[in-house]
Amino acid sequence: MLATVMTLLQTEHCAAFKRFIEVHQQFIIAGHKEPDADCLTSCLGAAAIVAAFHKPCFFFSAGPFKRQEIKRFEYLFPKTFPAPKPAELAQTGLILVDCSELERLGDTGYDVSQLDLFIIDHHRTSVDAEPPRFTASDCRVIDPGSPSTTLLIQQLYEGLLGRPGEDIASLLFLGLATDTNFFRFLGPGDSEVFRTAARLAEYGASPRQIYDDMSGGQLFSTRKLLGIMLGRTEQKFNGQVVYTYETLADTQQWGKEGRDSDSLYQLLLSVEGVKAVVFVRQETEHKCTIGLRSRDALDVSAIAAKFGGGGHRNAAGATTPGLIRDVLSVILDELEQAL
Ligand SMILES: [Mn+2]
Repeated sequence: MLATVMTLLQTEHCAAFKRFIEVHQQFIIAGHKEPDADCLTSCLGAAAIVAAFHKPCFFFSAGPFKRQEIKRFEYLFPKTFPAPKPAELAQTGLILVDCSELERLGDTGYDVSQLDLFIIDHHRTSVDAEPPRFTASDCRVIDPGSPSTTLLIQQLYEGLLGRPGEDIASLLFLGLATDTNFFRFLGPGDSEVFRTAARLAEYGASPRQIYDDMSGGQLFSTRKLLGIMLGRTEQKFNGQVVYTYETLADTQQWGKEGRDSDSLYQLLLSVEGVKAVVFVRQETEHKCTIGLRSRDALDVSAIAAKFGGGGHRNAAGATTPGLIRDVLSVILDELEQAL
């Protein structure tokens, strides 16, 4: 599946997932490190499917649980990996959601490549990714046209079990809503997304309540740090690129709790004539994280990939060694070529 719009899952996708559940006795369900709501609610949705087959599953997330809307899930996701006993190895299935590379799990403290793997993901970069050693072709449900992993989970749920309850519907809606910035990233070809989301409202998910959960409850420090980031923003290439950065001193003053990159991107992407937004944060003395957002056809996932990162066409990121000014200058060079 390589379409740019969502492709409806076929019965063979559901059958493949069912078979994976049937041939294993227990499951580890995990998504990428630095999880977002799509990642975590996809784990919970996958677990609900597994539970219907009366088989145990264990969650794992390397964390950290930074975003306000995912804090309430943190207690469900241990940061240590339940290593299966040797006798259980062949009977344990790893269900990987919202990413396709085992490295994206973060530090599991355990060699997960020994486990049979089923991937459910919607990342563009995952299509080209080297298939993990134990992945058979029918152990992947990957649709880069799907704006969230929860939409894939929803289709698997509906296909295998029918109508989910209000609790699962609300979780899946939250994942979809966060990955689409409450549907604002969707285009005219995305009608199927709305049809699928409409069913979640039918099952009892409340868009109003979920928007409140997503957007409310921000700490005062997040507004103060946002002010600093905005004050520091510069334009480049006739205003086609805007960039800003967060220093170690900023983090010290306002804390990691003060971060609200989503609002920052939203405000900067709204600048007249802008095509890309660059945000670089000094994470440690020697390491930066890069956040990239773009409009329309400009593919920032290709740029993130050059730094060992990835993501989507219009939203991507990476972690790289270096200092802010050096990292910035390389990214700006890359962007100049891409423009
Ligand atoms: Mn996602």
